[in-house]
Amino acid sequence: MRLNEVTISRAILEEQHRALIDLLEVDAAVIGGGPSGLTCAALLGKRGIRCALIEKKLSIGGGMWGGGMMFPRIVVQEEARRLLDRFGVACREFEEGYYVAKSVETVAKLTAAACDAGVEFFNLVTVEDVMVRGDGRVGGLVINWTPVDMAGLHVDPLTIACTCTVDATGHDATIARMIERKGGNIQVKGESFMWAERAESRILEHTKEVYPGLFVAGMAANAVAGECRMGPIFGGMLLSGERAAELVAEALDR
Ligand code: 48H
Ligand code: FE2
Repeated sequence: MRLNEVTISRAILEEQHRALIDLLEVDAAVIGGGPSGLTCAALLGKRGIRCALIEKKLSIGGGMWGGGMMFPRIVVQEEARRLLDRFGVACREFEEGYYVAKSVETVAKLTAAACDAGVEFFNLVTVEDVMVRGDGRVGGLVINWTPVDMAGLHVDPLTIACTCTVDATGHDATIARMIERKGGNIQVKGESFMWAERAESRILEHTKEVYPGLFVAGMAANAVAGECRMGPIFGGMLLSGERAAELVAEALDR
């Protein structure tokens, strides 16, 4: 077979432009491709909800690759083990109720599940602002290429509209903070000390709609609430992603 470089370029440009244009108006946008965002996006996709996952870095996976202190293993407690099973992630019981999984496998299988569920990924794209209109809802996202931000270039962004947005940006709770900075009625308290049991037991109550149209999941949920951190136990991240998907699905039904 003869190969034409221009055809290769055209294939990439046309396909990706179509994906982006299709998602200019989307039901759900998940910001951040860490464990909570991946779980949320995969489960939204499985429900048939049109979902885009926007990740500022080159790679999907957030803080999961490095496991605990660069030992690429994660711990998941009893309550969340069913989610490892659901996504086909192998694990070993270390002690009663403590399961150990490989972080690389977990990222890979959550990502594959999201792909299979039809989630469209936009990596290297940073959400730099949100759209809030007269109705007081987060109705869209202002996006730009991450390298533009890294290079400090003054290039104006583009915008996508979304009915529901999930802030799964991790410790920084970036999206919630943007709204707070612009005077929106939301207070980001910032995460508290390491206390795994407390952090993991509270994360589901913090996973909620914190501003009209904006849901928080994962570490961002605890950061908004002023809740503790938990270290390299990831059950709460998976459960929070699952809860956020349920809440978004309910909101879209209304
Ligand atoms: C696009 C963005 C933007 C932006 C950030 O940090 P994450 O892995 O987040 P979670 O909440 O799914 O998982 C947290 C977990 O990894 C962790 O750190 C734990 C359990 N820590 C406990 C402890 O005690 O330390 O992923 C967030 C993702 C990252 O990939 C960012 O690059 C991305 O969000 N992101 N993407 N636009 N503005 N901001
Ligand atoms: Fe962390």
